[in-house]
Amino acid sequence: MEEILKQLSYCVEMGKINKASPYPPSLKDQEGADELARKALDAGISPGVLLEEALIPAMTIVGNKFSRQEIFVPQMLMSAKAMSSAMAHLKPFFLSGETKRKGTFIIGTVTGDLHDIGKNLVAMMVEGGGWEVVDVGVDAGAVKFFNAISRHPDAIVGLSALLTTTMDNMKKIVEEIKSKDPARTILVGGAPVTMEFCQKIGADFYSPDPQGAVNYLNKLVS
Ligand code: B1M
Repeated sequence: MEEILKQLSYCVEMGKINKASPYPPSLKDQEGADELARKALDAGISPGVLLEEALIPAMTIVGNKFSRQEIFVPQMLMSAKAMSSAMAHLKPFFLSGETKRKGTFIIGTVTGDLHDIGKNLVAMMVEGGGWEVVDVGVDAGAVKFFNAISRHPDAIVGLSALLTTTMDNMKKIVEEIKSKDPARTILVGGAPVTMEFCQKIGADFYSPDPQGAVNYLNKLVS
């Protein structure tokens, strides 16, 4: 089992999506993140272990390599694609929970920010926790959130930001929503976001991970 996790992690790190993918040439004709994630689940490895012990650590390695300029945006993008191909196999597990909806959660990555892996994970876990999820995508400004709110007036809003430069956009969106709709509950998250930042910008809650978001939402309706 450890071997599969190691291989899977390596494929995400190297950006090897699936067997058919020619990239990277060193892994040509070998299984990729797609096949290995399926294999791992079929071997009885839990989706949580797969995520925590293979996929997320691989992306951390990728981030560190990028910081050291050992890899560049195209390689980082291949890793993201490999990660997404593995995550597609996890989705049914996260969604298999409850069917009755507890409420609606609108989620998006803020203006100027294209990172969606973390947001998608939060969306999957929240949906699996019994909530209807409305995903407004990436590079989402206040208008996109207001449009979704008008269709789902009781919804709780979640904002994700992965760049220190887009945290300011998160602040602007929170301010805009709160100025027009002070009672709207807003949850924020993403690697550079902290509880202190959350309080400073007037959001209601910060969670460092998807489970914290699920727990917070569930508390609101319990
Ligand atoms: Co980008 N990137 N990236 N990137 N990228 C980071 C974030 C970076 C830390 C890498 C580095 O330098 N070490 C760095 C940011 C530095 C900073 O601002 N301090 C960075 C940079 C600089 C950039 C570009 C500017 C690079 C360039 O063009 N020169 C550029 C910006 C593009 C843009 O957005 N406008 C860029 C581009 C990209 C790719 C497109 C190539 C790709 C994204 C593909 C995609 O998402 N579809 C990418 C990737 C893959 C990364 C890293 C390597 C991985 C991100 C990731 O998916 N992590 C990342 C380094 C790293 O994080 N180690 C990096 C895995 C994911 C599960 O974790 O997203 O943190 P995360 O989500 C977590 C939690 O944060 C939390 O739950 C999730 C699960 O635990 N969470 C929430 C997230 N949202 C939440 C919301 C909540 C609650 C919890 O409630 C609402």
